[in-house]
Amino acid sequence: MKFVGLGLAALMLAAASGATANPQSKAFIKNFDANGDGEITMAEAESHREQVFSLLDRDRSDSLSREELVRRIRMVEQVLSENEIDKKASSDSIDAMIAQYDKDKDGEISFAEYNNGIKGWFKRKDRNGDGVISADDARRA
Ligand SMILES: [Ca+2]
Ligand SMILES: [Ca+2]
Ligand SMILES: [Ca+2]
Repeated sequence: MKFVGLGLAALMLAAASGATANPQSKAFIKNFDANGDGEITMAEAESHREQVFSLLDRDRSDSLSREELVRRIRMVEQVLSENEIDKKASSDSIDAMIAQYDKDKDGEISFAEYNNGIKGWFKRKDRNGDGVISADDARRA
């Protein structure tokens, strides 16, 4: 359930990386940490998120439909099955995630909506507000 609790942004980010077994581990930071200094800057998160979005948006509509999200999350679940992810909960939570991020209520998450989600995620993660997610920030999230 911890994984689900991280929210859609983190889930999307993890999805593109083939997912890590433990999102709170150092491996989680490694996914985004382009320069390998053990911390995630906003710039690193941003460059990562563009890759993730294009990966998720299979029909290139610049918008993520429920089907696109479900398909990708299924793949993540397979990777994470050893980590005892609650499959039903994560599947159900897709609707909740879309509701949270889909500001214009068209049933899809546009790139702009997705960007806002990532920014919110970054802010929540970056506990001390220094613009960098350190290993310590990631652990506490
Ligand atoms: Ca870094
Ligand atoms: Ca799409
Ligand atoms: Ca939308």
